[in-house]
Amino acid sequence: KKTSSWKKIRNIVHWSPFIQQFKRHRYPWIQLAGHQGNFHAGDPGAVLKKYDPREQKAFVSLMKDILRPYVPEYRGMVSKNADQYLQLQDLLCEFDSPCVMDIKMGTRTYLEEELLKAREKPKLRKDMYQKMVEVDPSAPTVEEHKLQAVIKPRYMQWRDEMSSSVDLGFRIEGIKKMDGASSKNFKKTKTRNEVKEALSTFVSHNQTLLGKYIRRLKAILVTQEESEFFKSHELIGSSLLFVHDKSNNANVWMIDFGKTEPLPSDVTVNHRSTWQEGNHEDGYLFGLDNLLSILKELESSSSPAE
Ligand code: I3P
Repeated sequence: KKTSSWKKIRNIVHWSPFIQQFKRHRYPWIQLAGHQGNFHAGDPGAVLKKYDPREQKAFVSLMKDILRPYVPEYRGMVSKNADQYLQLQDLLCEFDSPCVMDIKMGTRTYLEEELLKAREKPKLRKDMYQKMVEVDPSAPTVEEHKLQAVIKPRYMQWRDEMSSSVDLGFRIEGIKKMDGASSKNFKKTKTRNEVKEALSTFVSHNQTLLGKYIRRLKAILVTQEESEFFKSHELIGSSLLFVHDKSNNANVWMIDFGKTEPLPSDVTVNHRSTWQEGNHEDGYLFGLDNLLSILKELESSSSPAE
């Protein structure tokens, strides 16, 4: 008992940057991905996310696009302690002790622009070397071992290959379950079966939840296929946030647009083709097709909720 309540506290401390309040209920807000320290409590029902010019531009466009119902509402800019923030709808506030999963979409997680920059001015990253060695001590080259450092695109490409990003077009970044247990330990969750297993644990084999998630994802997909925003942008490092609770409320939103870039005017993408440098393909829909196919398989093999 003692151990499990300690574990709970540790998890809450680790996963929650602040306590949020909404309609007289207080709850630890959950951050599964992204940089620590980027979020703060906002107005009731809202969170503040550190200002990023690219992300703000994306939100302004998204608020005028048919994708608006599928992204957190953007409520303008706010200054706090000399820093600028985007005020965004808190997607967790209507849920009771929610389970949350962050899935990063696409076959790559770095912008083409980052590759060009790294080529011009390679910057050695010791922290990324460390993260690499923690997962696989044999991953760095002899040269990288000597330097005890890697350049960022090298790390990002290795991460994408090591996980399911390259093969399936998405990867699980983090899951927080209802009891507070959480995991970010998906760096090596790569094969279709491994991913399927993790997804099935997240939904506890519950057919009702799966049905709701699938319906919502299909609506997202058909809207993306029609959206002017989606047609004209390269979406890198953007996630789908899954949230459900014990009353079987369930929803999914598109989040994180810090690396969502307008395409050059002479480039079109279909979000399904293979990426080659210069074509700007992100593999977002390739990933969503695969994700839907796995969830449908799980739905047909699971049982209705009691
Ligand atoms: C991080 C992850 C982030 C990336 C960050 C990486 O790796 O790929 O997406 O931030 O780069 O360290 P990991 O998930 O393995 O911890 P950006 O998407 O903003 O580039 P950073 O350390 O340069 O912020």
